[in-house]
Amino acid sequence: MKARWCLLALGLGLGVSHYHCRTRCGGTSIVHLFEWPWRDIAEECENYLAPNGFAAVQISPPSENVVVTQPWRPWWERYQPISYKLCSRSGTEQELRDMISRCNKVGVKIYADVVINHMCSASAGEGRRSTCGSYFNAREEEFPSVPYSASHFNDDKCTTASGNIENYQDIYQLTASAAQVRDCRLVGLLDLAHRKEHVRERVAGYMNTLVDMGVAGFRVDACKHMWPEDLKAIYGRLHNLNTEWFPEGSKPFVYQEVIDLGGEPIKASEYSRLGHVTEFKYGAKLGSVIRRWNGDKLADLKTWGESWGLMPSDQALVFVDNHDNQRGHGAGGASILTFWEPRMYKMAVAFMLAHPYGVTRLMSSYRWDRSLVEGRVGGSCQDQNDWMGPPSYPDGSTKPVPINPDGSCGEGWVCEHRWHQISTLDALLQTGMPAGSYCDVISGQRTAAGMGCTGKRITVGEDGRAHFTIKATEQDPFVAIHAGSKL
Ligand code: QV4
Ligand code: CA
Repeated sequence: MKARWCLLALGLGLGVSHYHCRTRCGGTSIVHLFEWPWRDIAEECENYLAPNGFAAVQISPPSENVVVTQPWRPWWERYQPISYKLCSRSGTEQELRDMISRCNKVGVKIYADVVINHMCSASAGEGRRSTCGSYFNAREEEFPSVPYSASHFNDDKCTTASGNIENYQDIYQLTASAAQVRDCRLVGLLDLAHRKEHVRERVAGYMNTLVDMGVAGFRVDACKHMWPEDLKAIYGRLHNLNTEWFPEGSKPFVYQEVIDLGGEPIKASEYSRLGHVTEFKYGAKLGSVIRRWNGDKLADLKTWGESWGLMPSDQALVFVDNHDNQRGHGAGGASILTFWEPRMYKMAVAFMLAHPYGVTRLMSSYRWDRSLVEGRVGGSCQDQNDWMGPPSYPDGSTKPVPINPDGSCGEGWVCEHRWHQISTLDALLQTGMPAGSYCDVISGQRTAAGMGCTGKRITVGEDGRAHFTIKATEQDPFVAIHAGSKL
């Protein structure tokens, strides 16, 4: 007779990826501390992330950006660079440097979000309304602090009437369509010409400044809008990680933002040989199953993975929601789950962490004054306040993240990553095994005498259910009991 087993896993220790987890790895989850100030990230690494087994933090873009005042200081101004100087709403260069070093010291890696496809909007004007006060002239395409000027942009290559990307869907003219998506402006953002040596040198120089400061990798923004061969050339110039914290010869971990839900000429697979790629189908499909849309059942998740049309696991960066689709930007649509629906959100995140697919990323958000109005095609709502930036003072500076005595965050910071259910698996589950006391054979074993156990003891009730707790800090986040481990 086959022995009956019950195996449970908390996914913080799963999904090992070559670069991401090359060294001693407590866990493998990345947490996106969206819009957090550098000082608070340093404290969070020391006080919470390291002790709870998080592997890395994704930080908001550290480069200088345009200051947008209409609407007032939207989060998305950080996706409009003015230079590669390192002052931003999250803090000064010195604070950035200090944070990277303090996080590295406690074994939490820093991945920087880098915006290299474009500079600011063509309509951003002229002057010094930028986060380090650098001069720029968007109409003339002058960014002297890099420096970039008109010849470093793609205007000569783009052939659409508006100069913007007008059609992502033109599957009948593959080359022309791909050229438009890569060589024209994404929503009016000045599009850099990465074919040119000067641009490659400046972009790689920016990324190398961060590598030398101690970052361990990058989230590369808007990769669909850059040619894979140009990205390859840029990545090829990246330095190895700083040996103050990482083993000699370690390469930066790169994950590329490409939204591929199918049906467009540009495929995620064009980028996966260069590094990891965001898998946007993951959150969209998981959200739909947990909402029980289209007759989907939770039990269907037993086949979750590539057979659902997801890319190969070892190439994927996965998440339930991201900073765009939690507010209706980007892709994923109405099925995306966020902290606004906490019960289903916790189920989705717990499933993601427990399932061994992809490198997982948790979202850590701030609350904003959501204002949903009817109006999108398909009957879904649009949030008129989807632009609102992080909790801030009237002068626009970001408020610190206060931690309450119970471990939750104050001042509008949501801190999903601190939600109890997200860092600990704590569940009453049906094992289908006979009642009794069992020895967990992962954390220990039954002693020779029979009744002793060197690891955790798990008690299965008369109804077959047992209470399990696995903490993210545990070295092996698994529990396994079987008929032979009954005490
Ligand atoms: C508007 C009009 C344009 C017009 C332009 C100029 O829409 O048609 O040409 O004015 O007058 C902001 C505004 C947007 C405005 C644009 C330029 O929202 O309305 O265009 O600025 O002034 C973020 C936000 C964008 C924001 C952008 C820059 O989501 O709304 O644009 O930052 O501030 C695609 C891409 C994918 C992308 C996703 C959102 O393939 O790469 O859309 N995702 C990433 C980031 C995302 C970021 C960008 C890319 C751009 O995750 O946060 O966009 O860096 O799917
Ligand atoms: Ca481009």
